This record gives sequence, C-alpha cells and structure tokens, in this order.
Amino acid sequence: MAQRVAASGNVATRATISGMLGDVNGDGIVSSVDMTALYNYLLNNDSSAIVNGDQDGDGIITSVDVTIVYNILLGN
Ligand SMILES: [Ca+2]
Ligand SMILES: [Ca+2]
Repeated sequence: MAQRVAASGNVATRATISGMLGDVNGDGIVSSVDMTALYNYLLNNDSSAIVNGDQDGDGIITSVDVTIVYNILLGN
C-alpha cells in the first residue's frame, strides 16, 4: 500500500488503517464519489458515506483531507 507524506511531513499512517488513502467511502477505488462524501460531511454534516475520511491522520476531517483526495484524483 502506498503511503503519502502529509503537508506536515509526517507519514499519514492512521489514514490507511481502514483502507487505501483517498478511498473515503471504502469501495476500493478513489473517485469523485469520495470527494462528494467529504463535501457532504463538511457542508451538511452527513457522515453516512464516510468510512475513511481522515486522510492526513490528524483526527478530524477538514478541507485538508479534501485536498489530499483531490490531489490523488489528479495523480499528484
Ligand atoms: Ca471510494
Ligand atoms: Ca484530517
């Protein structure tokens, strides 16, 4: 499993415990659906689709986690 280095320089190990990095809803792929799941949580407090939302492992779901998924989608 690939690991990515968070902006702080720490390896985001906790984010990979329940699944692959970027796979917010746990369906095995990273797609725009994962972005939507994070947006629904941040904008509507709807966590129903979130299995692995904390991508950088800081314990909370923020726009930073959205950015991480976005960068994965872009191939960065
Ligand atoms: Ca997914
Ligand atoms: Ca986070």
